[in-house]
Amino acid sequence: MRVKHQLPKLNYGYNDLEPYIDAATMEIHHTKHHQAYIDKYIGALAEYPDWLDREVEDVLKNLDQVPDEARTLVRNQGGGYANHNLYWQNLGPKKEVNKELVNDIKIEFGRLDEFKKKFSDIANSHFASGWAWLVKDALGKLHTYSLPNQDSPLSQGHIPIIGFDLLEHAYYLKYQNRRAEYVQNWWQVLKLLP
Ligand code: MN3
Repeated sequence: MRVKHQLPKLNYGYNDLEPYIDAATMEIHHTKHHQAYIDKYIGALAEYPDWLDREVEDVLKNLDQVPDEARTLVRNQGGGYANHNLYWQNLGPKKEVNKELVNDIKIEFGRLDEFKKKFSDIANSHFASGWAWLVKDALGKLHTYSLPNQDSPLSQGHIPIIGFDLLEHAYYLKYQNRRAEYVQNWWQVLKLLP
């Protein structure tokens, strides 16, 4: 069956994450940036229908097997496509705490506050564009790190659990150069954790 590559619908409104993330940023981020990643990903694999028929997450897991001519575009555009799929799902105006995840975080990082501090430090210190990640490895152990640009943890053999978009398009309209303030406020709209 052919996979349809479509912009996922959000199950909340663009203004629902106010005042932490403004409506204009949300709408542009979703309808322009995310859509552009999807369109360019489709373009990158236009000559490779077998690859295009697979879910983007599956393609990123097997990035090293993607044809050479398409690999960089798939890494960047496919990464942007998949990263944002996860990103919107994890955000919301109401907390929907994942208790199992909270428990796993406590086992790995100690207190939840300590994890948040560690993750925030990674987000604040990441240079230029990229994402901060909480991932699970093949043994189920949690790790945090940042990756440049739209590189996906899937291509490192990890399952992304929480991704935090640090590209300026995610916050610049409201926060300009104040990334630390964005990082601090972002926890309010990450619905998975209290
Ligand atoms: Mn983004």
